[in-house]
Amino acid sequence: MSDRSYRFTHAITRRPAASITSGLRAVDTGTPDLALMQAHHAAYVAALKATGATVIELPALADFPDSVFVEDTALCLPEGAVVMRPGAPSRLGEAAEMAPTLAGLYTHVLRIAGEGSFIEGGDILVSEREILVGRSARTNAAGIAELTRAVAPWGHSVREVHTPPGVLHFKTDCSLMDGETVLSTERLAASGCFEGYKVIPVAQGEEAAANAIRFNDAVLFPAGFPRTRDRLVDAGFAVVEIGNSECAKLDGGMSCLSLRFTPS
Ligand code: CIR
Repeated sequence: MSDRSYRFTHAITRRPAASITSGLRAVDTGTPDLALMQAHHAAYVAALKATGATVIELPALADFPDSVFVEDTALCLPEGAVVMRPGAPSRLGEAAEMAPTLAGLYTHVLRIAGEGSFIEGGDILVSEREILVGRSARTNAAGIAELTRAVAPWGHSVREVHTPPGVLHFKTDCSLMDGETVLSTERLAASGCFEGYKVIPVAQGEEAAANAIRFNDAVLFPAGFPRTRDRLVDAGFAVVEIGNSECAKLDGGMSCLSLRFTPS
């Protein structure tokens, strides 16, 4: 089995803007502290770099409060990149801001362009065998259909699944740990979408730990979820804990903060 779903030479991040205090959130649990978020973000970037990858750090975008969450702007595959069409109106322009960076790295950059097509990277989980896309409040059938057509010539198949109701993105509730293993909340795994995969369940009450990333030899994991961390360590993963308290106030986590890829 190849390991291209978790081994990458590059990542893209974007520094948090001061406007992050106006970022979208489902429930207001307090205003994020910019200085603390910047410190967490710096630790996150350092952890990516420590795996040997090149990290392209883009400047803050004051006009887009949620722009630190770069994952939602694109899908990066070995053959090319696809620029998304975020379903949150305040985030639509973020995708266009990311496109020139991708064009400088990839030969093939496609775009989700349909007026009625919406899709965000947080709803997309790429495994060795398929691309799972969760339909959600941000990702609709037209967006998934357009992505399916875009990546088919590159040999990728898309499987539509469902993001649980009330959950922002599909990957809010799951992460790929290796070619055949996912970390998942019980509520998502119960939908049956991971049949054929090995599932490590997140500990009860630690649902917010489900959004982690396997990046080369490391698993970047949100601090504060010791029972789930121990499950990953026991399964043999090299867990690096990163503070996520401020991003969590905006429903963001480890995957949202980067695009991870090996450009062609
Ligand atoms: C939003 O609601 O769009 C942001 N506050 C959080 C985005 C998190 N992104 C992700 O899970 N990929």
